[in-house]
Amino acid sequence: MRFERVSVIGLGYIGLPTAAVLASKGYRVHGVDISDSVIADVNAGRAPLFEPELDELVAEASGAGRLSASHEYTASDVYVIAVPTPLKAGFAPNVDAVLAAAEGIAEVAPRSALVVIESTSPVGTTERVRALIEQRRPDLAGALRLAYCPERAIPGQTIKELVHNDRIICGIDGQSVKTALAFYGSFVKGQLWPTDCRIGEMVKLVENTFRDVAIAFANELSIICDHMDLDVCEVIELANRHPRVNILQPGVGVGGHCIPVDPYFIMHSVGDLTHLIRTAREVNRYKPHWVTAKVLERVALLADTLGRQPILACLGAAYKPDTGDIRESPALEIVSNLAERNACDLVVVDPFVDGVPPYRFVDLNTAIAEADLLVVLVGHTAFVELPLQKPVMDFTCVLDTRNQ
Ligand code: SAJ
Repeated sequence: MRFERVSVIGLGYIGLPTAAVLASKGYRVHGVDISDSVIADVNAGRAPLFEPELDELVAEASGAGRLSASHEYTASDVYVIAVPTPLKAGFAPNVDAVLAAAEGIAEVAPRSALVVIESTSPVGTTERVRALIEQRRPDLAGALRLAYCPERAIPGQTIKELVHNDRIICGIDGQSVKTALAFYGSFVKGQLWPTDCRIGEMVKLVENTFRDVAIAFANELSIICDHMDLDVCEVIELANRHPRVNILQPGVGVGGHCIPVDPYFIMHSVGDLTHLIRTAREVNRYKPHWVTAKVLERVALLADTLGRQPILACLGAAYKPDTGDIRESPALEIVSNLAERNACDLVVVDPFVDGVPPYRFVDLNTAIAEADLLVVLVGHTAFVELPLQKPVMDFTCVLDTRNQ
């Protein structure tokens, strides 16, 4: 099996790093995207999104003529589909972009091509894609090599995890598994685990749903401890000294494009059978509202003491620590809720985010100087050493408030 040309459909948070890594391994990579600006950036050797090491890899690959991008599908040995699968109305999975990619591939794919879906997909999607491609290309029936190999890389460490994480390799038949194992074996250093597509589709959903449920436990614990006037950070830290307990960190909610989305793919498939998964989603979606209410309580007290509207600094806008990614950010949801209530003057600090209109972004020192109350919404490392002379509400366990 020889693979030389690889097409990556979707040059986003996973597709572009994958394309760049493949190009660095010597493949000739063609990226297909619907965005003019993404195509222009990649062809100019620039990464349109921030991810450590990505800029350098894209510049190098494009400079060496191994990475190009356009709107058009071209003949390739391998097609990697890495397009978004968001939610549509009623929290139903939207796989339109995967199906559109499959149609585009069917137009041009050579008979020997391997097609891989990396996008998180509801159970049954790979079979749907097989039916669609074979309907468009009856000559591929029986010959099509089609696999589901979901990405597992965490934003912030995508390049490293793309190469080093174990992967599941799920084919529609034995030949597809074998071909996909050969392809992923050429650039992945983690172990490859072959299985069938329906199992693989469920495994990916289960991974992110597990994390959502685990975070919901930590978030609920923080609400309970607050009610009981206990420091949840200390409770978790000490409970985790037990060899079989590993509680995650509470935060202000669950953001990003994966964990708050994927549980709905399972819920949508089985409806009333989900109780724990559904409740975990409710807990995590409720958390930003709970935080907003806690902050507003404190703001009202401060307003009474000061005899004016307090100045409030929200520390953090990103969806998680030490990234500038604001997709589905619960911190921003809280900023927006607070701004709507108009009970305080708001400033926002985030060393990773340039700004989000209409909010007033300032640097950390200005915020510390100006604000009457500091509220930590994201556990960025930059906030760890915060001077605690001003009143602080920390929802992230980033500050050691016990030793102040
Ligand atoms: N969070 C907490 N407490 C924690 C851990 C996370 O509140 O202890 C919050 C974060 O602040 C953030 C959200 O959860 O708002 C999600 O962050 P994350 O770091 O847990 O995960 P993502 O969304 O950045 O990436 C996840 C990863 N999945 C798992 O860890 C099972 C990644 O490996 C997947 O590849 C990615 O989803 C994806 O694309 O599916």
